[in-house]
Amino acid sequence: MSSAAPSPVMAPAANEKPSVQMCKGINGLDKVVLREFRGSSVEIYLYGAHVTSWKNEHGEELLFVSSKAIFKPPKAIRGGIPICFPQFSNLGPLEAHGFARNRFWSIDPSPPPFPVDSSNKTYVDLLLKNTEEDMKIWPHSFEFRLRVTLGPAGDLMMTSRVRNTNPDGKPFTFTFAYHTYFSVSDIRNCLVLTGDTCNASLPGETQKQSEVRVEGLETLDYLDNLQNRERFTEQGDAITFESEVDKIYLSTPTKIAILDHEKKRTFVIRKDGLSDAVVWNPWDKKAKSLADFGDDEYKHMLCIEAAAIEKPITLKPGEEWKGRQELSAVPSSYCSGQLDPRRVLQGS
Ligand code: TA6
Repeated sequence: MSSAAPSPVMAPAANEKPSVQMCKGINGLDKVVLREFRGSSVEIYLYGAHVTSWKNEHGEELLFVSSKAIFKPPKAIRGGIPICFPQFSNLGPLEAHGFARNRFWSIDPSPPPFPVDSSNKTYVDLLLKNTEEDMKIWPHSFEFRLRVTLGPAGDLMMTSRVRNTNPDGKPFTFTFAYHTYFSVSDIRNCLVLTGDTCNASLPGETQKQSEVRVEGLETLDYLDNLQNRERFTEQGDAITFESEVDKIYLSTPTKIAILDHEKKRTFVIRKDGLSDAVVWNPWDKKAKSLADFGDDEYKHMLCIEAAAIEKPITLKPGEEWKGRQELSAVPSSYCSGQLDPRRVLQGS
């Protein structure tokens, strides 16, 4: 909530000013809606502090949420931006991706001062503290504060602050990810696309430009989750997709771009305090094995997850860690130059 902490329930006067509104979502779950006067918006469920919608000023949805997503505890919502904490994937004794994504968070009544000025921004502060139940599976006392901010230009910022509040002097260690599901036109690097079918090209047939490419991860080392997390080095070109991918890229640049030619859109992911990035698409077979995911939905999503995995974070009591991601969606087309990855990744 903006520093004046107005009451959460504010009747939005039609786009006269940015607004923060608390309301009921699917299955009556509480959610907060942030709106910007140019029309962009963000929706966050208190269940999991889960961003489930990010729309640009044209009302176009930028995140993928499965049509089969389950909005009912204890299941995590399939899509949007799940928060993986205190454990990424199965890298530890806890359930996959930890428990933060299937806990009820609260509105933070008194957030500590925020490192950056948010006066002109629309935001909400959410808080998760350990419960007795949590202590049985992860015996640590913590405070997790998440600020979700919608910028005037429609950028989505997420700042996590995790504090160790163990009274017994014990440090704790965790891994973390913003498991962001981006909505894309068609992930498949088709040689020839006939209707919805991806075919190999026949002699004389023109090769079709892959719709979706990722820039910024070239030549980096990664751990391949499909090969026992064996370490490999990525090739030097933009990444395109032809099959299931589940890779943890290590020590990446602070900026990564997803170029979606069909939608003439570039997503730019800026991250801070999160050295790694996970790239995931289940493709067709894994998609069929996920009950809360449609068989063909893999074509229209790509997860690029700003993460801290290779070097887990250790905090002593009283210490606080901050991990931030900033997402922006810039309209772009090959000829505008804006899509020139060097300009996107080297631009401000
Ligand atoms: O982030 C990639 C990944 O760890 C994949 O291995 C895949 O399991 C995906 O997350 C989804 O995990 P979930 O627990 O949400 O089904």
